[in-house]
This record gives sequence, structure tokens and C-alpha cells, in this order.
Amino acid sequence: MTQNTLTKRLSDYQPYPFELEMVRLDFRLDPDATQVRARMAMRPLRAASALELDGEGLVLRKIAVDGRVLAASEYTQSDTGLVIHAAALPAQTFTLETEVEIAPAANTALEGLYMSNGMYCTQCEAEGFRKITYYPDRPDVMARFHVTVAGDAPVLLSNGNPVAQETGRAEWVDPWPKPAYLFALVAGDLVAHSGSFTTMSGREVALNIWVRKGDETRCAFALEALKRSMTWDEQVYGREYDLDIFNIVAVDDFNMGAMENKGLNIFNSKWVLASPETATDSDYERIEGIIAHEYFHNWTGNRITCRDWFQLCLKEGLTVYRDQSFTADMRLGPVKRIEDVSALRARQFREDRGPLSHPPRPDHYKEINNFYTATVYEKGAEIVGMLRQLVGPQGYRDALDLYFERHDGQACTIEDWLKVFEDSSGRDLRQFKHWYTDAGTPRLQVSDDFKDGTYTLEFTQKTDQTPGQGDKPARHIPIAVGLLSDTGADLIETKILEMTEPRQSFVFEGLSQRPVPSILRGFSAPVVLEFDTGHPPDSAFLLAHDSDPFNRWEAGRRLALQTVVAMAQGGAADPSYVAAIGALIKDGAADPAFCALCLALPSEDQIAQALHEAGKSPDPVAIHRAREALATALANAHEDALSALYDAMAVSGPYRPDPEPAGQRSLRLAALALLRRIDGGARAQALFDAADNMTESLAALGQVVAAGVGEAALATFRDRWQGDRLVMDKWFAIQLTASAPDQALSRAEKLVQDPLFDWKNPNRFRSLMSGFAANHAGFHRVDGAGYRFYADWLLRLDPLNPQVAARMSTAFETWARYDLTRQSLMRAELARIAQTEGLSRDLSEMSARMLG
Ligand code: 0A1
Ligand code: ZN
Repeated sequence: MTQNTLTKRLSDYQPYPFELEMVRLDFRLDPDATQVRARMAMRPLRAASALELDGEGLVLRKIAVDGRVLAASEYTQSDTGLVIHAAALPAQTFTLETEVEIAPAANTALEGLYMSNGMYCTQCEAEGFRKITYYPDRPDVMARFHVTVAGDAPVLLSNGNPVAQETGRAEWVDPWPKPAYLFALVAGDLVAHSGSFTTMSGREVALNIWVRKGDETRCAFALEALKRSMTWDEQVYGREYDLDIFNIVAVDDFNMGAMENKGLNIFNSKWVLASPETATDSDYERIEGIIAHEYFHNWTGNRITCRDWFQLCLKEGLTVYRDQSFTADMRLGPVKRIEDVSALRARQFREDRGPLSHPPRPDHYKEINNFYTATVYEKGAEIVGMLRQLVGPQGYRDALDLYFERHDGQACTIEDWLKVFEDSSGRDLRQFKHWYTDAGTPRLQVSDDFKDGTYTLEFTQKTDQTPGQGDKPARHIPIAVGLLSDTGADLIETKILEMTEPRQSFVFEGLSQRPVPSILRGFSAPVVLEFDTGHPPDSAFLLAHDSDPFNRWEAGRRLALQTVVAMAQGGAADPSYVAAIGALIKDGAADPAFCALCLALPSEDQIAQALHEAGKSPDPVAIHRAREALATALANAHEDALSALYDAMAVSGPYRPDPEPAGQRSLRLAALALLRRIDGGARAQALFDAADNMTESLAALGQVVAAGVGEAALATFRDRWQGDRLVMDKWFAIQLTASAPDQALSRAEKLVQDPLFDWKNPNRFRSLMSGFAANHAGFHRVDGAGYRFYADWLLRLDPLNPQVAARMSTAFETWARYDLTRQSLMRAELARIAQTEGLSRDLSEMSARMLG
């Protein structure tokens, strides 16, 4: 078979020729030989169709139709499934029965039914169900599931409502038709942290968070976050929960963050368990966001699902948009927006600039697991945010109401989604659809002119070519604009300009002075904004005065990038930037969390990206030096003010993860990071010794390591936390991200020898390897040893866990940014990976795409 025949194409979509009315699954659990019996009521929709079922790694014990065991000649088995010939099938509804055997203990890929610390669990998205039983494993086949689980474990869970529970056996019925990727089963010696929720129509729902014994004391925050999510979805989207019970299970071995299985969410324990001593402020915020994300999927993903996997962003983009809005409402909206845009730029813009660029709705793939990307998720969310701006808040709510009314119980497409907006708002969204179908980040150039009271903004848009996509048509871009007076007052209310042409002007009349423009407020579209060099924006003025918090922060970021890029090329720190930061530190009115974001310098990876976007090749060593020098210059210029701020932001009383104290801590720690450059890590050491919470303890540890005086603190931390997997993950990561670049590799080489480096655990593997790759200058050593080390480990992991190996290979996606030496070293590692015998489909697709 050639590689190309493995490519799946959107244009090949065909509906399934059978309707699956009902599924009964009976499990007899055993680590080495679990028996799965499936009975499916199938209704043929087209005459004389063969019945195709997916199945991988299954030992078939029995296959029967309406009780008649099939002869071997009546079906064909292959590595990927089973086809029952049309002649073996009745013309009317029939029952297909299969029995298979699987070995969960041998499943290291963590897809299908597997074991984690002695407990059974499942992961079926996207195509894991086919590793459990023969089945039409595609999201447009939805069925009601009735599941029986028999096994020794005290707790036996599946989707839906429990209908029978006795020792060694449990029965679950899910009344809502669902695709197989939402199936879940959990069995283990678990304990629950429980609560309840009364829905808006007065139904009582039992809530449980299931964990290993000993972890139940770390579940309270997640449970409260779940209740807040349920309330928010009722209030903001009118969506009520629809089962009698909602279970969440924390699992230590998990490839991703969490999974929205109907009524039985499975979580990476990292995103459930939290206590002040073990979780940081940002962990708490992420836990709240991920709990919300998975819960929100109940409507956007489960009740309305995707027709096929090309439509993944239909559920993911919308659900990310919903969780971002939720967190913005629970916390400080503008701060959340800045965090989200920073993450978008760091991950999605990076992806879009390189060989892995793809549309939010791809039209072909080899391995769908490789498309759980920042483009599908985060850019997908930006597209929903743009739609909301185009139709307004009420128009958005009307559209969503229509979406739920029209499509409940269906498996949908992006076309269905856009049609809902067109029908409810009367707008034509054909041009807007390019956001879904076209890859690449548009570059938006702006120039302005002022004459006789008339101010003109002229925009030009251009989207570069991307792999497989040439010249692209103009996009429909909402550009939020404000105009400021020379004292910083808003001259107009923020206006959404709708750009639809390649070049387009917008005129503002009746102005008595030339305004200062504030463009792309709130980051109203995922584009790169470039200013006409003849008339650059007054960033220091905007940083001081813009009433739009996002653009205030953005002005500071622009200044920081400009000065650090100049410094990387031999220049000095820009005094106007240093002064602007000084003003910000002394601005008592600014919110601490916002201030902290303004004080944080762009990461080295972001600086490299900015240089690349400007057509220059980034030198990782020079970038590291320049960034350190800029931080030192800020610390020297504002030492007293920073020191006073550090003291003033100390939070008294017991730790609370709430936004207000968390914001104070973040500002305090931003000051600490700058001061570390001049106090040799003394304050950080004192904080490390005194801290009673993980937020400060970990940040202080990072700073002493960065100051080169962290060995004792690292040893103390390890002694204290060696029995705690989640905290030890932090220990592995921080010493690599924070260490001097020339020591990063030797540290990483030492850490892989540590007995606690359990490399088969995805969290532990990621902590070490991603921690190393995040040390920008350390990973990009000019001798290529960093690349080699990283590639060696990807190759080692691939046979066991291809999904994680493939996802982590994206450390190489930026090769085109760098000088020819580094380019050829990175490409050589990719080529070595690509040529490895027996490589997984996952990693093979990724390495081939990166090589181009
Ligand atoms: N749907 C989940 C993400 C997810 C996808 C794949 C997984 O295993 C391969 C696991 C989780 C979400 O969006 O949260
Ligand atoms: Zn999701």
C-alpha cells in the first residue's frame, strides 16, 4: 500500500448505510484477557450493503447475525476491521453479536481500554473504540448504549445513569444516543468526593469526583468549579444538564488534558487535583477552565457532535470559546484575554508560520490524532469570537439558540454551523467561511492620514502561501478601532470595521485633531498587525493611556519586542521603554494581574518568532543574552520601586486561589524575576525557604535555579515531594526551563537517569522533554546535541505511545526560522526519525509534513 492511499479526504465522505438503534456491551474485565461482548441492533438504510466495522488488535471469538454464527466465508477480517458480506445480512433490522478479547495491561498507547496504576480506564476519541470491539467507529453513527461491567474492582463506572449495582457487577444505561468516541468505562479501587447540583428545572444531579485513595482531599476546588460551570451554562447559554449523575475520574496516565465522555469525564489527574501546597495559581485557573471545557462539551460536542473528524473544530473551537468566556467571567476578563492571545501567538501563530500550517477545518489527514492542534482549538475559538462580533451579543445568543434547537441529537458540519448564523442574522457568511477552510495567519498592514478634520485608516491584508494552499482570497476581518485624543481620551466609541477587500479604507469625519489610533482592540481578529513604517504607533503613549486594556498591554509588548530585537543585534535598551515600565510600576491604579503581564518580557521563542516574521534569522544565544540584559536594565533602573512592589504585594493570611490574591502574587513574582538579575537570587532563596504554597515555592525555585544558585533548593524540593507525582513533574520541568542554556542538556541527560524519571508516564515524559525544549537557547545549541537528545527520546517513546511522541515532535516545527547550520541539523533529525523502521503512522505523518 502506498502512503497516499492512507490519506483520508473530506471530499470522500459517505453516510453510513446502517442505522445503529441500540448497543449492548458486556465487559468481563481481566488485565490480560478482557472479554467484550457486543450486541447491536442494525437497520439497513440502503439495500444490499456490506457491513463494515472498524477493529484493531482484537481477537475475535464469535460473530453471529440474529443468533446464527457466521461461517468464515461470510465475512472478511483485516488489520483494520471486518466486513460482513451483504449476502450474509437480512434486509430488515437485525442483531449483530460479536465477542472479542483484548489485553488492557499490554496497552501502552493509552488509547482504547488500558490500565493506569491498577485501574481500568478508556480513551476513545478519536478512534480508540475500535480497539475495544468491532464497531462503526465514526462520529456520525450515534446509538444508545447499555453497558454491563463485571470485575473485581469495587467501583465500576460507565456512561449515563446507573441501573444496577452489586458486588462485582454494574449496569449503566445512557439514554442519549452518542458516537462511540464518547464511550467510557472505569473500574478501580476509587473513592469519591461527592456533591450535588440542582438544575434550573429543579432536577437533582449527583456529582462525584473519583480518585485514588488519599487524593480525595484535593478535589474540593474541582467540584466547586464544576458547579460554577453548570450554573454558568444555564445562565449564559440556557443549557441544562441531562442525566441524574455526573462523574469525573482522575487518571495518572493520560495522553491529553481530559475527555468529555458522556456523563463520565476522564481527566488527567494534573487537571483535577489541587491543594495550596501542591498546585499553583495557574494550575487552579487551568483546572477551573478544563473542568468547564469538558462540562460544556455536554452540549457542544455530545448532544450536537461532528459529522466526521474534519469537522473537529465545530465542537472544539466552540467549546474553547465557551470555556474562555467562562473564565473571563469568573476572573478578570481583560487579563484572561491577554493570556489567551499570548497562548494563541505562542502556539497557533507558531504552527501557522511553519510546515504544519493547516486550516481549522482540514480537508485531508493521515492520522486524526495529529489534528488536535492549536489551529483547531484556539484558532477555532477565535473564529467563534469573530462571528460574535459580526452579529453582536444578542445575535450570537439567537444563533446559538437556533443551533441547539435545529441540531440537537445530530452530527454536524461547519456548513450547518454557519447556516445557523446566516439564517438567524440574515448575513452572508460565504467570505467569512475562508477562516475555516484556509490556512495561514493574515498579515494586516495599516497606514493613516489626516486632512481637514478627516482621518483615514487604510488596511491591506495578505495571507502567505501555506503547505498545499497557494494564493488566498481576502478574508472578512472584524477590526475593532478606537481613536484617542492627545490627552488619551476616547474620541469615539470602539467601532468594528468590517474589512472584506484586499485593500480598504475607512474614514472618520469631524475630528478637530489628528487622533492616535488604537487598532485591533481586544485582538478582534487573529492576524499579525503591521504598521506603516512611515508613521509608527506611539506605543509608549498607548501603554500609558489606551482605555482598551488589551491594546495597552499590546503596546508594551510591541515596545519590549522592538527593544529586545534591537539589543539582540547589538543595540542598547530603549530608554522610553524603560521609562514606560517605570511609570507602570508606580501606577497604583493599575490592576496587579494586568501589571504583572506588562512586566513579563516576551519569551525567547516569541522573540525568535518576531525576528523571523521580520525576515531575520534569530540567533538563540544572542536572544537569550539580550533578554537577560533587558531584564537587568529594568531592574537596575527601577530597583527601589520593584523592591517596594515586591514587599507591598505580599499576601497575608491563608492561601486562597481566588483572582485577587493570585493577581497580587503574580505581580510580586514578576518583580522577583526582575530583581533576581541584580540580587543574585537572594530574595528568591528567602521566599523559597518561607513559602507555604506551591505558587511561590515553585516560582522561587525557578529563580534560584536561573540565578545559578539552585542546587540546594532543588535537593530540598525533591526530598520533600518525591512521593508526589504531580509535584515531581514540576521539579523535572522547572530546572530545565530555568537553567542556563549551556547547562540545560547536561541537566536533561542527568535527569533521564533519575529513578523517578518514569518515561512511560506521559506527564513525566512531557515535563522533562518539553521543559528541555522550552529552554530555547539550550535546545537550539549550535552543535545539534540538543536536537539529537530530543529525537532519540521521541524514537524511544514512539513504539509505546505514538500519540505523545507525534505531538511532541512539534518541537522541530520551527526549523525554517533558524540559520542554515541549525536548519540542517534539525532537518537531519527529522529525516532520521522519518526513516526509522516501523515508525508509527502518527510520527511518520508528522515528520514527513515537517520535512515538507
Ligand atoms: N476532546 C478532548 C480532547 C482529547 C482528544 C483526544 C484524546 O485522546 C487521544 C483525549 C482528549 C477535549 O477537547 O478536551
Ligand atoms: Zn474539547
